[in-house]
Parts: sequence; C-alpha cells; structure tokens
Amino acid sequence: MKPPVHIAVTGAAGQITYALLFRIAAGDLLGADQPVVLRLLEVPAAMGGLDGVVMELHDCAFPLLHGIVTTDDPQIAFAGAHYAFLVGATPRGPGMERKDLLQVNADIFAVQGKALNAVADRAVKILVVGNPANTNALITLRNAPDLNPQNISAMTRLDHNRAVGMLARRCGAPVAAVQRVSIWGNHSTTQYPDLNHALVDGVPALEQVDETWYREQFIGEVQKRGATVIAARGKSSAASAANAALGHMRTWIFGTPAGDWTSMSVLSDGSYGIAPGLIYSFPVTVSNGRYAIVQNLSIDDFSRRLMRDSEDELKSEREAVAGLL
Ligand code: NAX
Repeated sequence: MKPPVHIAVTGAAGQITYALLFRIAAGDLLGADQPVVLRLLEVPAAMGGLDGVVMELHDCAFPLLHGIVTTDDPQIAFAGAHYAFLVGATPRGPGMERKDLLQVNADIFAVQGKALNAVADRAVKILVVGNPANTNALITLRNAPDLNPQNISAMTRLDHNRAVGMLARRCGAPVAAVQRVSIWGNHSTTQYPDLNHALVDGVPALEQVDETWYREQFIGEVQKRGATVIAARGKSSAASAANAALGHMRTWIFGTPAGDWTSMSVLSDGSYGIAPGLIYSFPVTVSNGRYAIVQNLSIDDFSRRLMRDSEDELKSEREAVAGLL
C-alpha cells in the first residue's frame, strides 16, 4: 500500500465540498490504489456542520480514506498538504459592494497563502475555487513567496466544461469529439470562451456552427451560465463545480491528452500581450505536472477586444487589493 497523500480542502462544510470530498475519498482524484488523508478547514461557526459531513464520510467506509483532520486553523489544515483545494470564501452579503467583497476575501487568502507557505509540502499544488477566484489566487501566490508560482492556479475549468458541453450539444456530437476550446480571462462574466481554434470530430468548430450563434448566443450563455443555474435551482452550481475542481487537479497531475488542451487561470508571463503578474485564464497543455500556455494561436480583433476587457477587469480587481500584494 502506498503512503497516504494529504489533501487540504477549505470551506469543507459548504455545498461544493459536499460533492467534492466524497469523490476524492472514493479515489476519483488519484486512483484506486492511492490512500488519502483529508485535511478539512472551516470557520469556527461551521465546525458543527462539518462534524456531520465527517460522520457521512465515515459512514461510506471508503477503503482509501486513511484519515480525516478537521480544524479552523490553516496552519493545521495545510501541514504537509500535497494538494490544496481552496474552496471556502465569504459570499457577497446584502448591501456589500464588490470592493468590500474583494477585500474580505483578500484577507482570507492572505492568511491562507502565508500558512501554505509555512507548512505545506514544498511541491503542493494549490487550486483556488472561492470567488473572486483569480484575484484570490493572486493574493495566495503573493503571500507564499517560497512556493513555486507554477503550483498555484485558479479554476476556469467549469467555464471550459460548460463551453465544451454547449458546443457538443449544438453540433449533435459527443463531448469526447470536442477539442481545443479556450477560456480567456477572469472567472466572471467578462471571460471569453473562444471557439476559433476548437475542433469537433477534428474539423474546425466554426465551420460547423454559424457565426451569429457563436458571437451572439454562445459567448453570453457561457458567461452567464452560473446565474442561469441559480435561477433554475435556487442555489449556485455545486456538483458541476466539484467535478470541475477534480478535473482541473487531475489534468494538472496526469496531463492533457495529445492534441488537446484545457483552460487554467495561471500567472501571466506576458503571453498574448496580457499584463504579466495577473492570474489570467489561458489555454494550457500539461505534462509531468507542469502547465505550459499554448503559444502562437492567431487572435483576431474580435477576440483581442474580449481578452482585453477581461484583462482590464482583473487589473481593477488587483488595484482594489493592492495593499495585500
Ligand atoms: P458555500 O457558501 O456553500 O460554502 C462556502 C464554505 O466556505 C462555507 O461553509 C463557509 O463557512 C466556508 N468558509 C468561509 N470562509 C472560510 C475560511 N476563511 N476558511 C475556511 N472556510 C471558510 O459556497 P459554495 O457554493 O460551496 O461555493 C464556494 C465558493 O466557490 C464561492 O466563493 C463560490 O462563489 C465559488 N465558486 C467558484 C466557481 C469557479 O468556477 N471558480 C464556480 C462555483 C462557485 O460559484
């Protein structure tokens, strides 16, 4: 039996983690021969609810689940963690301005970045899901100077999966036939889901759908899908978000398939003229646990404008939390 891998999950009594934890414990992240220890972080007020989740985890009798740590102290949650899913965040309350939301979450991720820097495994891979995810990831990164910036990313995989699913349905093709969809920018309504390089059954997607549908319907539907789910379900996306978090981390560990790529929000190195130092969603390939931004894609004026709009939003978010960077 392999030694257990330690997986930290924050917001462990929330609705996304309620879908995520059971899949990790079942082996969906690391495979059927890899034991895991779950290290669960919550705020003090949610520890009672977390106890209930832990009871349910025990009641599944997962053979791979070798231990569960629950705590409200990031230094304990992240101690020796090999993977960290940062899902917990403060939601926007009544009367809260966007700037206030940015600030309150920035404070959380500054504390967690420092704790990861101090106690996590030196090769820890950190995925930020809690919103505003890109800027929270930037704060985490800047507060963890001893960790490799390559090992910190934010989640745009749900947006990517939404775009793949919508394109497949439009073409009447199986999801597995879709390749090379890209999400550029921020995990917000300014994101740009780009089909210019996408393939369906190896044929350019934009030869199979009409341009009006792409520009006037598809882009907006992907951008606003989160709100559409809330309107229908009365709650925000949870199982699909957990699935995306699992998929993001699995791809980061095991790599992208030959000929395809995924979308991850990572530290901009200036590729495609995007300001270095922002956490921006790019198309990436992954091999040996390292991502690389896909290079040399042709970008037309329409794409350029949307990519810039999202970049501008991320710059203004960065300015709002400048004191913590
Ligand atoms: P919930 O409100 O159900 O759960 C959040 C949990 O985080 C709560 O139990 C809360 O007590 C906990 N928490 C708050 N502050 C914490 C802290 N400092 N340390 C540890 N735990 C803390 O939200 P849920 O629906 O699970 O969503 C979680 C986050 O994911 C939200 O910020 C949400 O906006 C974000 N999302 C991000 C997505 C993405 O694609 N990047 C998509 C889904 C989701 O909307």
